[in-house]
Amino acid sequence: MSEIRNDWTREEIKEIYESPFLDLVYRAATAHRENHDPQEVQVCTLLSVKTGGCPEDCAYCPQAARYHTDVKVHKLLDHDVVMEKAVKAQESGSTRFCMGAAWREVRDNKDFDKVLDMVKGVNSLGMEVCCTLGMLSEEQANKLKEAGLYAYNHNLDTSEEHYEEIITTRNYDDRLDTIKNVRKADISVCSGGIIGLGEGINDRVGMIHTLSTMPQHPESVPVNALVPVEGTPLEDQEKVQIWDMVRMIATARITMPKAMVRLSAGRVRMTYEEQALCFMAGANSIFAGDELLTTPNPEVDADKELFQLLNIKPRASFKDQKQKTPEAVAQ
Ligand code: SAM
Ligand code: DTB
Ligand code: SF4
Repeated sequence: MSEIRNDWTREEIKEIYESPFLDLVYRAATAHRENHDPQEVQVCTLLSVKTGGCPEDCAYCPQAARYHTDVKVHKLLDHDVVMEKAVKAQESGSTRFCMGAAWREVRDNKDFDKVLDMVKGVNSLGMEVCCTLGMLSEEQANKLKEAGLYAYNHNLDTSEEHYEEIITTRNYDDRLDTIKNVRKADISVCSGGIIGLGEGINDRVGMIHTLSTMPQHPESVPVNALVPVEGTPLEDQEKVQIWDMVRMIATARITMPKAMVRLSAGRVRMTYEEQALCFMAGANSIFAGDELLTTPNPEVDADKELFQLLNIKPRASFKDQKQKTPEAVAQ
């Protein structure tokens, strides 16, 4: 049984990432089987509750106000609209509902109160509620926790060294501080990144190093392939090769064996066979629904077919909590 380690070195991670492809997949699949049911994949749904007009300059993002993209900007959605979408997501088999807002950070205003209400509402459906709203203070994280938030997504996106090539309006420490605030509030941490931003192998290794040496690994690690969007500085980036995606997933799986590794953005350009390889290499979660936040995602029926072909069953909600002893849950 592979142990949980928080003392990985960059050299070790690089060696894993660069190991012969089939050895890498075999090792990752072994770690996966030791820690998870390999027939089970978590199905999550995303909803952009506030779209576009973001003051940040993330070079990949269609929602940054400064780039001219086709994104349909809208202010914060109403509670009822969000609840309707959450119910639909649940009916189509999702167990986690993630609400995203194109904010640099959360502000203590009416919109935040509205989001807290949405969190309460979705939680009452019995779904795992996740939010991704930008930077958070400790107090704001506590308020979200009280409202019933299960997880918070805040990606590192790339290595600390490459970060300023991609985003200049905030720094890596800002990201790490928010993750710490989420952890302190006892909210499950979802943090990963994007490949295909023009980064090198050392940047991919660096990002996994930062995640896997946190005192507690994130419970969820999304691996996104860049979805290049017209109008953003990264619109002409080359398509991410499946080999790189699999290497990244496998390396995350080996270094953080208990985490849910999420095959996130980019599935729309992958074949069933390629996605199957990602599951083999340790991915055990996807976003379902024909839209991610603003870009296309595979059709629900296509995902149903894929699950049938691979005999995959969707994971129940709150499984981590249910597996804990009553004493651990009470803590
Ligand atoms: N504004 C908040 C933030 O940046 O944390 C939350 C929303 S933001 C859109 C959530 C994540 O989506 C980003 O951290 C990034 O990893 C991912 N993302 C955004 N645009 C993407 C793209 N074009 N391709 C792949 N991933 C993308
Ligand atoms: C994550 O890592 N990927 C999701 C979720 N967390 C919020 C977002 C992907 C967004 C892709 C671009 C878009 O649809 O706007
Ligand atoms: Fe804004 Fe988030 Fe997009 Fe960056 S990734 S521009 S912070 S919405």
